[in-house]
Amino acid sequence: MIDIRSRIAIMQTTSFGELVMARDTQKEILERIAEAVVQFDEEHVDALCADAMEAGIDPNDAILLGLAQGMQKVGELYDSQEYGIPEVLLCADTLNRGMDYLKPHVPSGVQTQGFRVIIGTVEGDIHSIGKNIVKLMLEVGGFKVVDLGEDVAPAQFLTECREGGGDIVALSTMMTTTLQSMKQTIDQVGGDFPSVLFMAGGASVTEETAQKFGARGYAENATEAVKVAKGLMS
Ligand code: B12
Repeated sequence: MIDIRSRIAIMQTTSFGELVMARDTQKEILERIAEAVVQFDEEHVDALCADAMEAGIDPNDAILLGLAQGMQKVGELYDSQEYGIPEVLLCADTLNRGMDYLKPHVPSGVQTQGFRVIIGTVEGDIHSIGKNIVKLMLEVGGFKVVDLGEDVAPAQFLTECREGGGDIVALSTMMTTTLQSMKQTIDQVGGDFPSVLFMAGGASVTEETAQKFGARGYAENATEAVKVAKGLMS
């Protein structure tokens, strides 16, 4: 079996079937990145991400179709109890290492007229992976993003709006038990800052719930989140 570097070298010197081969190679690399996350192969994820960059894969695709895709699979393994919390944490470490490698390769977006997004996972919820991907994609999309982290109380969002100002407050939650925190945050921040627009997302949030809570934007994934944020600001 020809290794990836050799295949890339072949691709660079031949023209016949070049496009098909490039596409196959890219698909294979993305699958291997996803698999590295699933197998918590922290040792090799950097090299795979380097292969991706060398093969001309868009760094955004490497994040979403490689690393995040792997984490979705991890979610399924956790749900079916094949993986427990220790394995999931190792997978998350692998994803984060890949993100660290890819971040400098992501072209920094032209600021979307300086629009400012305050993002955080709501109070009571410590899940960070999806929120961090949305944050990165919004930055790539040209937004200035202030990340308040996880388990963020409504008062912290209020302080940030007061001191730094915000056009959009983007809230993430993965758990049904913390949906109420999301609603409270929207109620409290929206009460004091009526011009702020809210976006809501995370596995436990549906478009219907987001609307019911008063969020103007909802997105199922990070790519959509950027489109929605741009739509809100236009
Ligand atoms: C990883 C994980 C963890 C890790 C978190 C590590 C970390 N640093 O984030 C650890 C092991 C710490 C963990 C802990 C817990 N977890 Co957990 N965890 C998961 C798991 C396996 C994957 C989540 C994930 O990262 N997915 C991958 C990312 C890429 O996807 P995503 O988060 O959905 O993000 C995308 C979109 O949702 C969207 N998005 C996300 N945020 C936002 C925000 C906006 C504004 C927008 C527009 C879009 C958007 O874009 C993202 C990128 O495309 C899920 C299972 C699953 N099937 O999802 C359970 C899960 C979320 N966990 C669950 C639970 C219950 C817990 C614990 C309570 C377990 C426990 N008994 O201790 C604790 C939480 C404690 C707390 N107080 O928060 C439940 C929640 C159940 C529920 N419905 O309420 C789940 C669903 C597992 C299950 N089936 O029971 N967990």
